[in-house]
Amino acid sequence: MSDLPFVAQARSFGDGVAFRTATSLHTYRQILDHSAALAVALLDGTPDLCEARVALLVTPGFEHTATQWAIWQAGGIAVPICLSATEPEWEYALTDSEATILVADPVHAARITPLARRLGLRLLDATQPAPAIPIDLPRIERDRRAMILYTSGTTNKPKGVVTTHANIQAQIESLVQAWEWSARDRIPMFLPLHHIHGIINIIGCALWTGAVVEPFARFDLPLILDRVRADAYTVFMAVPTIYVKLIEAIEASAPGDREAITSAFRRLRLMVSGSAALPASVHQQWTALTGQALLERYGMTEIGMALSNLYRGERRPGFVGTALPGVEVRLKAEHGPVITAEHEPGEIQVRGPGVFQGYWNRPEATAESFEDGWFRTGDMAVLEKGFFRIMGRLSVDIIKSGGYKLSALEIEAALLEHPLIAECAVVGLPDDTWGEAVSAAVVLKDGSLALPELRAWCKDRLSTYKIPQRLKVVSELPRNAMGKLTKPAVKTLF
Ligand code: MLC
Ligand code: AMP
Repeated sequence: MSDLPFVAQARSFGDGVAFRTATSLHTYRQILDHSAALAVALLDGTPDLCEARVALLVTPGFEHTATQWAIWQAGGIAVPICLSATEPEWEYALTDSEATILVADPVHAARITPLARRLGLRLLDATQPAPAIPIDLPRIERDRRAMILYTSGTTNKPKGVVTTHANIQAQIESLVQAWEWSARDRIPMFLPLHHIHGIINIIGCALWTGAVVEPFARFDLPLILDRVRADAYTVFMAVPTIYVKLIEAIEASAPGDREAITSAFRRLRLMVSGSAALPASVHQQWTALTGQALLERYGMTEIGMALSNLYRGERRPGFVGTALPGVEVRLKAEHGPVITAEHEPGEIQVRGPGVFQGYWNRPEATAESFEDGWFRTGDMAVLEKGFFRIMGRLSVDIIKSGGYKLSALEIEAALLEHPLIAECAVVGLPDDTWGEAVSAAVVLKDGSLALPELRAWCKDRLSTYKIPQRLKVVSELPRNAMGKLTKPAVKTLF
């Protein structure tokens, strides 16, 4: 049995239910048993995976977590990859992380096996571990690297964010304390499990405290509303787009249903929004409908959660609150001093035990992202009456759509492969549902191009949420006096 802290925690919850679906229940003990057997299979006779990268392509739920825990107990680094990615996106994550093993469930194995074989990966089935032969699992120091998550930024391709076991534990413990998680909690999980919102804030916190998780393969609105009405949950966490979709659904429902849904939401002990800006109007609409003041928080793959409104106290619409326990946050003017006064905007910089180790195999990008030991988030904020308000991002090349961080440069590189496109510029435009909509202005070499055509062409190259929602065909792209493309001017083209 491993000595990792989450294993000890899970052992203490024993026969308590960890995962519940419409057709199954899995206890903490079952996760431990399944993960121990998978760890033995992963080790395959060796004493320690010694930080080998193990890619994980498994439907959210019991087997996903058992696989993650197996990788950790065997001493590997878990690389969860996006279930709905295209083959080129998978290939990039697998080769960039230098993964040598892939654990998949049968649902996903069929699609990825040819690629995995071509890349020479060892393949394991997450659902069928051989019976565990009791062996000594390796001793894992807390500063061992545990996870690589791919996140976009101001580079063409996503970068791998590396966190240790100690980082992950610090990120989880901070939230457990701030939001008062307990074994009495029950939470739905419908977010993708290759990002921290799902991995840390939901599954990580719930399983650290003995709570129950109801996993869904996707955000299935009618099903989730039914479960809310049945008082299945105490806590609910989502991105702003989901609250917008819930408001639309509630407003479209029959009066009797509407009352049942809104009063069920009112009974939850906590509802959190994050991963993108929650418009104050949506915050206020949600309170008017359900009586719940959404708790908005701010975080990032590289640091976990940094700022949060108060669990017991003010939840101010349009603001992200104050620093979470164990997290230090400062605002810094570019090439200037640390900002101490209110109403002066600066870049959010973060320090603390939850902050990541660096980008995988990218020492220069890592060095550039820190200033005097503080992580530079690239987000601008201002302090007003003690609470932080996010003002936007330093880079126009980062788009947040539906809670996903997207690189405009990655999308532009894909569009430039189109035979008709001579030049292009991708920007995020304000959108009521998605926060920002991916929008492309293109100069054609020849002929004409319509949005449906372009979207169909993108399908093999880009995940759904990276595919442009808006297209503008122009004769030239706006440039400044130096001949440089200006993205703010591109926005005005739409
Ligand atoms: C999907 N669609 C989009 C889109 N995404 N359209 C515009 N912009 C987007 N971003 C379209 C699809 O093409 C499809 O169109 C239709 O919407 C339904 O697609 P879907 O994928 O089925 O949508 P849905 O299931 O409703 O997904 C919406 C969502 C999802 C909000 C549930 O985007 C999601 O899970 N987002 C969360 C991502 C996340 O966890 N981020 C956290 C990162 S960590 P058509 O025409 O085919 O019907 C982080 C740190 C932190 O940020 O602070 O947490
Ligand atoms: P990711 O790289 O996917 O982890 O996304 C992190 C980014 O999401 C941050 O750098 C912010 O730009 C954005 N973000 C997260 N939470 C919020 C929030 N509450 N308000 C505004 N932006 C947010």
